[in-house]
Amino acid sequence: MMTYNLHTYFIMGSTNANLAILEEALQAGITLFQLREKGKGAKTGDDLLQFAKACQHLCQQYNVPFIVNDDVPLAIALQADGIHIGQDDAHAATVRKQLPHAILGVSAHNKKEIKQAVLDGADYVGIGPIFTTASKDDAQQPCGIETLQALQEAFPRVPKVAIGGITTDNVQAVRATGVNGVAVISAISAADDVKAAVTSLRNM
Ligand code: TZP
Ligand code: MG
Repeated sequence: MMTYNLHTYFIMGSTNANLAILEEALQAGITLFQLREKGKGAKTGDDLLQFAKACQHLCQQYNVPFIVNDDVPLAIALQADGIHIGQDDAHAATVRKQLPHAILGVSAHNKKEIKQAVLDGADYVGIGPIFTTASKDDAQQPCGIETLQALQEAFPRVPKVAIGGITTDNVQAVRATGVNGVAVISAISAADDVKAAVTSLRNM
């Protein structure tokens, strides 16, 4: 498995952002990248394959692991560095078998889901949404910092990334819980100044 760092994790698809934004984010020092191609106008088929390859190529240039959301066949076709799945996606233990050497991330919302993800072979868990988010249609209710803190204390050694509504205004409170990193879509993809946004998220 490729070494990876959850610290400043950027997630996007062609409906939130584009290759120029990804390259700027890579230049500014994101530590991990996930291609999450969702929503109205999402690419499929060969368009998706070409876009995914372009994202992967950029990530390789900056030595940042390239993770695919949900799409196991795409992750296999591209030999992606990792795969991230939610509770409603393929079973984590099955994905672990299909991609034995990939970084495996699993979204989890409570102690039970974290325990199961670890048993299934997850390398890290994604916890969220922490705050209200406009970037995920089927997001659960925000869990808040206190729940994040409690999950961190319950499983201090399980690598965790917090997600959902994280911005330069609240990232310090999220990092103070001791989680390994923060994952964002809009704080980077919709920033007026992508470089400044990444730099702030990284340094806070
Ligand atoms: N999973 C939980 S919240 C979320 C995902 C994919 C969306 C995060 O987007 P943003 O814009 O950083 O709130
Ligand atoms: Mg999913």
